[in-house]
Amino acid sequence: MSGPPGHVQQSLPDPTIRMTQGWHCLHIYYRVDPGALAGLDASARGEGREQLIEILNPQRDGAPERMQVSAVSGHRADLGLMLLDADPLKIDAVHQAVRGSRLGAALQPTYSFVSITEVSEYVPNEEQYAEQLRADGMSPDDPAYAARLKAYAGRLPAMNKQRLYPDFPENFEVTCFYPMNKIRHPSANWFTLPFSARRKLMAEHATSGIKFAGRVSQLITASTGFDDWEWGVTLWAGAPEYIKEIVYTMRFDEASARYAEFGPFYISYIMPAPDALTHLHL
Ligand code: 76R
Repeated sequence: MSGPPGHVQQSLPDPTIRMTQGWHCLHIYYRVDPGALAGLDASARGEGREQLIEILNPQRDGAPERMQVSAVSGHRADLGLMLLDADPLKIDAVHQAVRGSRLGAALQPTYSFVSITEVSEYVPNEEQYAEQLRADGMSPDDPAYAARLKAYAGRLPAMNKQRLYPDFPENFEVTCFYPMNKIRHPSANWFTLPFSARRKLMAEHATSGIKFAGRVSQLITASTGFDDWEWGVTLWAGAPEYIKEIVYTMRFDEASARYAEFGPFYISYIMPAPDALTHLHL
C-alpha cells in the first residue's frame, strides 16, 4: 500500500518484545512480612524455601541470562534480585514465581526498577577516539597515535559487549543500586547543552571513574520510558568503603555536581540464594 504523499516506505524489523540488541534489566527488592510468615506452618515454610532456591538458581533451565541474589541492609528491603535477559517475560516470570511460591505472601515487593542495557552515546567510536587524540595534540604521524588507536579498536568490542550483555563481577560481594536523572533546571539543563559539551563532561566523568578500576565495577542501565528515572546505576565493589568513596568522589564531576539528581540507594551483599534465605530466617 502506498502511504500519504511524501510517505517513505521503510522496511521495519518484525515487532518483538525481546531486545534486539542488549538486555532488559530488573532490580527488585522484597521485604519479609513477619505477619504473613507467622501464618505459615513449618512444612509450608520448608516447601517455600525449596521452591525459592530453585526459582533463584541461575543455572536452572529457563533462568534469565543473569540473576543475582543479595541480602539488603536497612528497613526498606531484605532481599534484592537483579535480573537480565533479552526477554522481559523471562525476567517477570521470576517475580511471578516468587509471588506464586509458598513463601510468596511473606515476600512483599517494596521497590523495583525497570531498565535496559545500552552503549552510551558518549562512548567514542574509533573515529571519534582518533579525533580526540588529535584534539589532545597528537599527530597522526606519531607512531604512538596508531598504537593508541589500534589498542582502543581492540578493546572496544569487549567493552561494548560488557555494556550490552554484562557479566557480573566474580569476586565483589558488595553491590549498590540507585536511580538518577540529569536535571532540566532553567539554570542547569543537561538536555539543552550541545552534544559536544555533554560529551566533554562525560569524558571528564569517565576519567574520574576509571581511577576506581579494580576496586569498583559499574553498570549504567537506561530507563527513559521504562521507569521514573532516566538511569539506573549499579555498582559492585571489593569493599563497602569503596562505594562511599566512588559515589562521593564522582559527585564532584561537573556532570554530577551540576546536573545530576539521585533516587533512593540500596546497598546489599551478594550471596547464593540458600545463604540469603537462611540469613532472612526463611
Ligand atoms: O561506559 C564506559 O565505561 C565509558 C565511559 C562512561 C560513560 C559513557 C562512564 C564511566 N560512565 C558513562 C555514562 Mn558513569 N557513572 C555514573 C555514576 O554517583 C554519581 O555521581 C553518578 C552515578 C557512577 C558512580 C558512575 C561510575 N555514567 C554514565 C551515565 C549515562 C549518561 C548518558 O548516557 O547520558 C550515567 C548516568 C553515569 C553515572 N562511570 C564510568 C562510572 C565509572 C566508575 C566509570 C569508569 C568505568 C570504567 O572503569 O571503565
